[in-house]
Amino acid sequence: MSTATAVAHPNIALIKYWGKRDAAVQLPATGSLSFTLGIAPTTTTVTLDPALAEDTGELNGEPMNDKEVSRVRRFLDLVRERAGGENLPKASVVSVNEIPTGAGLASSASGFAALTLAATAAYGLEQTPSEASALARRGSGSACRSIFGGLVEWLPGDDEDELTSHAVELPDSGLELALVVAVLSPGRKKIDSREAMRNTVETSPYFPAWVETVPGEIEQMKDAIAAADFTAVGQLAESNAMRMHASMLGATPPVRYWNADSVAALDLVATLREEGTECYATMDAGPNVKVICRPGDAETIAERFRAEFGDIDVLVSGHGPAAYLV
Ligand code: 2P0
Repeated sequence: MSTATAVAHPNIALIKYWGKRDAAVQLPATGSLSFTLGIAPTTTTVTLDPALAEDTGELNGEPMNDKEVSRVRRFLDLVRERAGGENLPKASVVSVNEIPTGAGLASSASGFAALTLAATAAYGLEQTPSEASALARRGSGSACRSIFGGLVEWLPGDDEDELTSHAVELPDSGLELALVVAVLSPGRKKIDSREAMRNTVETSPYFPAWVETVPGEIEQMKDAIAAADFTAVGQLAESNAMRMHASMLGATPPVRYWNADSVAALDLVATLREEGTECYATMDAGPNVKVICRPGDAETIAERFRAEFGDIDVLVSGHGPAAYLV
């Protein structure tokens, strides 16, 4: 039986992906830019098994729910189609996330990136990193970025050729970032990000403004990264995250991931900045707040969050590696 195991790390966007222009093949409305974390990896093993009538999935020791397993099956169908045929054996997928699943901490990104490498290896489908990234995108958009390490740009690609929408690693400019993740609420998010994105695209009058502004923000962010300008990177990232949430708040019904603790955490970031610890906030499809900072300040910031919020997990991460086969 052919089997393969891969590891991938989550990523946090500095310029967000929010909205698709083609949901069928997962083409994004705009490009995006992210930071691959060095913590909380997903490890996934794919084992081909001719005795299986259907693909099976296990996540953190439990059977995947129907939605999760059907997403995995659709993805494996695509891998089998590309590997030479629908008649290839079905597979068991066993995945372990070292991060609370579904809490807006990008577990689908590391999950589909690890599944891409493990499944293509198990089925003998050879892929360049760019091809693997475009394939991971079909599982979950943000997963294309977790194929690469460090700072990563996801190219929007051409409508005519979906394989052109993949991630690339940005050249190392010497900029060192750290991320402090305040896990304010580790439970599963109330609104699935895929559904929230669709709702924003279809109903928010602010969504066209989002699509119009992001390409310029990506260029500014790339310039700031190339100049290793921490202040510009932080300011752009915080502003972009707020604009993404503004586009969601404009949807019908409104999409609001923030809770009272999220607002208190944003206040704490502003206070830290006023006190001279330069840091910036970003938020994704959940209530948790992530703080972008210089590596030397990360522990101080984490301690402050622990002191303010009591019994919460606060994770600290630097740059992480590209996804890899074990
Ligand atoms: C991001 N998020 O850029 C943004 C910011 C959430 C907020 O990418 O539908 O799980 O599978 O393509 O990749 C979450 O979206 O969505 C996401 P699908 P995905 O990180």
